[in-house]
Amino acid sequence: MAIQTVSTTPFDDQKPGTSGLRKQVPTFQKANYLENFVQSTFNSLADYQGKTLVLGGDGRYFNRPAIQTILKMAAANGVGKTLVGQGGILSTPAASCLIRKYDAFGGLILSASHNPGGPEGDFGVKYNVSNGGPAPEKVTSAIFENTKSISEYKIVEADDVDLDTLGKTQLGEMTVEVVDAVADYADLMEKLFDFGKIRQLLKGDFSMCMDSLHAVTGPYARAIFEQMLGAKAGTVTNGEPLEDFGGGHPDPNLVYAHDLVETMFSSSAPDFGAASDGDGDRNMILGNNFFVNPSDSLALIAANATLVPGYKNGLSGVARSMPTSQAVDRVAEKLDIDCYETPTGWKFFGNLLDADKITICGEESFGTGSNHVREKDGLWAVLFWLNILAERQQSVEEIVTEHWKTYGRNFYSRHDYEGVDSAKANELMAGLRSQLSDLPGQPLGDYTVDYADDFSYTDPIDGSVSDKQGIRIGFTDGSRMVFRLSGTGTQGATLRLYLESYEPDEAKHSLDPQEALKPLIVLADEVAKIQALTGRDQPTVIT
Ligand code: VG1
Ligand code: CO
Repeated sequence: MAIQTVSTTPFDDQKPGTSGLRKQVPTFQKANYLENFVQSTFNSLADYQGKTLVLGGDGRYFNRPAIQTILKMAAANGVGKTLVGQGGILSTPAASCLIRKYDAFGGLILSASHNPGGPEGDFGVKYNVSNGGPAPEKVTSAIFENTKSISEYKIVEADDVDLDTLGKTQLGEMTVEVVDAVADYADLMEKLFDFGKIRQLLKGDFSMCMDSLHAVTGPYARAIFEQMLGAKAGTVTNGEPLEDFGGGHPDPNLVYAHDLVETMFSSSAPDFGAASDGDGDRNMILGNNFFVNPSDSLALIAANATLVPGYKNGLSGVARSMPTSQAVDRVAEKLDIDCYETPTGWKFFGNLLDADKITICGEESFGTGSNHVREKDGLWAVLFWLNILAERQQSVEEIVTEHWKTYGRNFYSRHDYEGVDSAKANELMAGLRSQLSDLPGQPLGDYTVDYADDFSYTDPIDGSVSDKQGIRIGFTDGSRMVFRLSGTGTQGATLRLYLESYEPDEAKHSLDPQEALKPLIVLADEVAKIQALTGRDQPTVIT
């Protein structure tokens, strides 16, 4: 089979963001755009020849043609074998599972996660390394450097590979194996959780619903909940992955998962509801008329971990991203284990997990996971909750309010201002940065500033430093506000404002978070001039 070497010229916008390269589909469809990024990835790697690559995506528009291109390029670049999910489908956590299980040198995951899909939607490519996790910054910057000087790429001339039939075919020197996208992942879940107990729970009068938002988890959720665990047919809704996610935003939050939210906040709500995102790494957990904040979910999973077979021996430590609420810190303190604070993005947990410094970690953005793979894992979190519910025989709301009673409540909210003018967003951040050194010790509203900085992280394992990770203003009473710009959006800029306060008094735990955080919300606008600079008088999404 002939290997072609094609001349190309660099694009100037291929810098990977929070998790990989995300752009609108028409950008990815430009001649050589995908090819440049894929070749730059191979160019930046050493010693992969003859080894195994994992390849799959969340099924969004452009998934299949991208897979065909990548397969032909992998063959031309000397990859020994590529494992592809059937139909081109692999959830992000399932891809991570396969990389680990089959000792692959890495994987390419095609997804723009929670961003909308379709011909005018978003697409993305992410490279994961041999531990199954997102490439660390030194790898993504090497890829980026290559994109700036690329002059040619390699591809074999061949017919498209049949992605729908399980089994092996040959593409030049490379073997392509189309694998069941669900089986290995489902096996891993069965090893971690007490499927017998969960089956028992689902057999009784307990009711649940799982909204896959027409994204990648549909086939996984049906196999695991309905087939393996005996949940009744129809438990999984929107379970067919669609190229445009049915026109929706595959983002499991209170705004974009509106159908599920309506069901769970109705008079006939089931006991438990959950949703996951485009590529299956995020989760939203709801009880009957009750929303579980993701930061609380992380804390609660850590506090209840020993109820779950896979974690019965306890946790080596925990970690959370910097903007995530400090609820899990309190659990760690009680368990007498370490709690690490990392920048936003799952890649920062990789070294800590590999070194067994932590067992469980999470982000406020509906991401929770553990050392079972090296990605956050939506269905894992849902199973974790089901296992806890099966053990404790209480409602979601009872479990959460009991948790607050024990640890106090960290009121928490994230306000997103999506699609704001990039120049204005940068001006806002610069304005904040210019105030940082003057703030400590100053009164602000009813608060006194304790510290103000632009978060910098030194990886405790490899010593690498990541700075400018978000502006934190902490107050003497433990409250904080954090400002950062999204690294995953594709249109304009997205400003994220994270707010947190701590309430030990049980009598005040039932307050609405927006009420409890009101003084901080007002103050954040004063300090950052959000309304004046963005022209927005309210956020696009409040979580
Ligand atoms: C967002 C979240 C971050 C998450 C990232 C990838 O990043 O805030 O916590 O790791 O998305 O998640 P940003 O830079 O937009 O704030 V996923 O599910 O899109 O891979
Ligand atoms: Co995702």
